Amino acid sequence: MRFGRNLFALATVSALLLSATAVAGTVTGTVKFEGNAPKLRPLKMDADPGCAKKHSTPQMPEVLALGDGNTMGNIFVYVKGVSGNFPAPSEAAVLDQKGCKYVPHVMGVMVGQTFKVLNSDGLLHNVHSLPKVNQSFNRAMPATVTEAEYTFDKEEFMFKIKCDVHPWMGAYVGVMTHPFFDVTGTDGKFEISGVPAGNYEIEAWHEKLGTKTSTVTVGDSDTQTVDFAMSVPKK
Ligand SMILES: [Cu+2]
Repeated sequence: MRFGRNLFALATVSALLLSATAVAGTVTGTVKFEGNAPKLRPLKMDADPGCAKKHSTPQMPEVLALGDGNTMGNIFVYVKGVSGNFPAPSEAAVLDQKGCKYVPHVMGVMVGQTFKVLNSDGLLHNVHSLPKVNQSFNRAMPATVTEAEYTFDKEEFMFKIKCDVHPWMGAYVGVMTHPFFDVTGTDGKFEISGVPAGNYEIEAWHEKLGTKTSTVTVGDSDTQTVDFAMSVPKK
């Protein structure tokens, strides 16, 4: 009997623990481009033969990263107005310079998280951040310098990083106080998990097309779907 009672107690504790961790949900969805996609010209990588040599096909600007059915990549999607303290992950957020492009083109990093810039190209790049709130960095990375590390100590939504050697190179970074963000791939999909239950605005951001916002109620351990359509704003 005693054993049975202990088992019952254990089951009750487990259930309590489970419910404590389950008060969070997932927000997922797809971003699509609506309208006629503008025709873009390939990047002029010939300006640096070292860059041109790294590709056998024309490289298109990352500003328009469309997949089948006009699904849209490089969209930063995040939950607005999350309160609470969220520790920065111990692993670094990594921005690579590869094929004379920034990979990824759009990314998030948390306040205090290590932001690691790699140079996989074996070429000279100059990584130059253009924040308005955080401290800027501007650093030549010759072929021999393969890594540089920074941290951002303030929240800042989307600033540009550029390369002073290659004018077509650009990346966009959001410095966040919480981990509830994602960037779409060309399949347009995002998934943000572990969102504390509550009512939120979800915002989708594109470097040229601006933002789209939607509201969502996240319940206990459920998944909410929020889709976005991006279009060229009418003049
Ligand atoms: Cu460069």
